[in-house]
Amino acid sequence: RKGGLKAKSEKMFGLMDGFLKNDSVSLQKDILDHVEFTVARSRFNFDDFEAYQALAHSVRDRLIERWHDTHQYFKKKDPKRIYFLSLEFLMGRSLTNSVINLGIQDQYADALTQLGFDFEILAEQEGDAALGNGGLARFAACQMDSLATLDYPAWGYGLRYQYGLFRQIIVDGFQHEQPDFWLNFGNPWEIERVHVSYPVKFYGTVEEEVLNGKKCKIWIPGESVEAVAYDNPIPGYGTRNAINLRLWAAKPSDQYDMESYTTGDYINAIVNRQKAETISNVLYPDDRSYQGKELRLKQQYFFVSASLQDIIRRFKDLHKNFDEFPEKIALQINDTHPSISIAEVMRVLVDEEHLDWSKAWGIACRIFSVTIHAVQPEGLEKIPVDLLGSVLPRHLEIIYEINFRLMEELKKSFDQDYDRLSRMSIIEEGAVKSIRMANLSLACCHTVNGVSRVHLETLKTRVFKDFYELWPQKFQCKTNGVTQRRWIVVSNPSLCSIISKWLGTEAWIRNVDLIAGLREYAKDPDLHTEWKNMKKVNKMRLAEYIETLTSVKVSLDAMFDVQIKRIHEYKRQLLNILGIIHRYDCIKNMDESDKRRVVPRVCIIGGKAAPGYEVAKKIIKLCHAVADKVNSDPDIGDLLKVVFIPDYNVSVAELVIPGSDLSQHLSTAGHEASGTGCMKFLMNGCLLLATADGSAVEIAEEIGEANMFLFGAKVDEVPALREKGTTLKGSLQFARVVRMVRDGYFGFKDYFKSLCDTVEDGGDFYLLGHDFASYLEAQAAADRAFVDQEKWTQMSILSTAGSGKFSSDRTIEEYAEQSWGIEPCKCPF
Ligand code: GPU
Repeated sequence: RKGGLKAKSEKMFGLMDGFLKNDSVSLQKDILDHVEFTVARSRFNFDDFEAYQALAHSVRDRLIERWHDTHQYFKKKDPKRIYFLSLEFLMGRSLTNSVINLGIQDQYADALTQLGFDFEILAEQEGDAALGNGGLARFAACQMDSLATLDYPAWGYGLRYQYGLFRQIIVDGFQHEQPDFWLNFGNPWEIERVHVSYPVKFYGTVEEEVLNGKKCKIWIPGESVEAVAYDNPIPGYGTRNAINLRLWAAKPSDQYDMESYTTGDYINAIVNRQKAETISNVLYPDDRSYQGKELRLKQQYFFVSASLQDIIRRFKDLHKNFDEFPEKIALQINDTHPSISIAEVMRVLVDEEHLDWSKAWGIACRIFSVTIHAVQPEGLEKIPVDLLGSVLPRHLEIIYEINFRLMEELKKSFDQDYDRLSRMSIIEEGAVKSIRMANLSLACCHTVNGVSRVHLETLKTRVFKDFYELWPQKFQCKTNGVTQRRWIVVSNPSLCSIISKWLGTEAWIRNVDLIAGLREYAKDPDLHTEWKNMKKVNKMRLAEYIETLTSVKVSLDAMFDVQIKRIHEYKRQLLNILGIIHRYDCIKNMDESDKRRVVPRVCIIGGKAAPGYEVAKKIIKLCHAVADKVNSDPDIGDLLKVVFIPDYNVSVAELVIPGSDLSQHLSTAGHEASGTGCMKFLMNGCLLLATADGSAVEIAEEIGEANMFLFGAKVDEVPALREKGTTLKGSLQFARVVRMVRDGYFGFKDYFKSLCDTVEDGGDFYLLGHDFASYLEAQAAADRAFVDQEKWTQMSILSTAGSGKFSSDRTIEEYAEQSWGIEPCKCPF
């Protein structure tokens, strides 16, 4: 029989013509076949979008081929796997990244030219997959790229939202949100797995049962929803490995509400069935306030339960004994959003697999690790007990049991210290009794990761001080990183060629440490010429984009100064705008000879505000109000332009970052856990103007403080400054610019009043007033540096050369070794 199977598969392989061919002619043929048979257009008549679809499908075939081989190989080798659970993944576009990682970009470009198309134009047809909010979600995407490239046996698990992050449109300078119908035109990058589906249960009651003379609890759920898998292959670079990102979509379950059919209300039964789909309908657009919403909890449990069923099924295919579970499985939870998985693992092991509690807990404690992205205790997720008890009654009991045992253990160390016990308790008493998801994670996870050194310090000394004192060994620093594949190779091809040429190798794309080799040439005039040309070409592209979107014409000689990220008070876009107002005010008051010495600037700001975040929305409006005034002022001309780029997302970042000279990272020290945008700018040779916060501290160590513009209060100074309360009088310049806004110099006087209040005397929690003078000094230093273009270019080269540490490859290797205990498993070519 075995021989028969082998013969059969050999025959099939023969019929398949071996592996897919990647020469230009075969690619052309494949693309045309997809035009005809997948897109169902005539091969003599199709437009750019249809060409993109056909192209994407031919790339997809090649992805699937490697992805199959990788999974077969993983199955054969059965290594310990890492399962990465995240409620958000911000993948952006897939086409260019895929062909680059597959190593067939040139062949595709050539094939398309032969067909009369341009690869780059077709790539522009793709919409972003925006299943996430900001840094946390993009970091998850970068980690997937590194996991695949470094050949780790990894799986990503998440939710397939029908609507990703809202589209931002600007009407009269105000943000409006529009739904992101990203699946409307199909998604060639996913594979629907109708047969990979699991029921996920909710509500109901818990009952006691006697099994083999032992009392046990069983959950009698009240509702069941089906989770269907959609697989997204993630190709590694320079390897055959392609790993899987499995996203779950909610579908009505077959057993759903059969009652109604028999009672004859057929139409209503169908309508009700369809409601199951709402679970995976929409991504929550606010990345850090948790409002105790039922739907959010259901989303979390839905994807966790389906993922764990999938993981356990795969484990049981090859193993019988749960003692082997920790040898084969590492579960990483991305922030506390998936932490209900801890209770779910306990429920499965105890209620379904009938392990005793302490054995099950021992297993859970060996498989879970968590990364915390928040900085303040208030930013940590809490779930009201009543809500959890209604949606997941058995999980609530389990959490109570975990907490009871935690408290017993804590009493051994801390005896009567009730304050400490209540701070460490998983259950928060108070007006609304809640479950502290972070405390649940801390109680179970063997490793708690911070995302930069400063951040880990904050976790140890403030946020989780009590836990740190008890379990110092759990706390680890894993400074974030970003993938150089997307952030240089895909988005800045000219820079990519320059680096490869000067290093004499492309090896840095897999081993980014080599990029430090550029330091040697930081003063080389030939490199300077190439570097400046590269920057100019990228600036031209960005200038065209700006003009198309906003009708503002910008000069390429100006310094392109960029702040792009989510709009948050702590990220201080307001500081940036007040700085712009100051610059405007100065230029207005200059005579012509002084004006000639001004370094022209294009100030670019982009980012989304959470729909319910009023202050953030006012900041966006203020940016537009200032832009309107400045850009139309004939006294100013090209000396200053202000641009707000609407609908900032991953693909906009890919365009903007390579075209910027200076980038701003202005968080009040101690508030940005890490920041990853700064790393992308750094790689692209944009100089950083930043506070000593998050990863900027480590960037300064790598490239030297002299190569960036640091300013503002330090992390350890902030609490005292807050205590003291800064006053507007502390900085006359600050008082003046705030007054201009308050007095209606930019219009909308009443609307901006409350925004001004946030930084006035006594308020100013984020210390804009205190940091303003130092901010202006840093800005002046940037101006001076820009005048000396040789010096600037040298600093720019040194920034790229010093960016090696901030590759997600380094981050992932640290996770693999220090948290997960996994080894690479490389599929042979
Ligand atoms: N981050 Br908490 C988010 O994007 N969303 C969140 O809800 C929380 C954190 C960010 C941090 O603000 C940023 O500093 C960090 O670089 C990023 O996560 C990835 O760790």
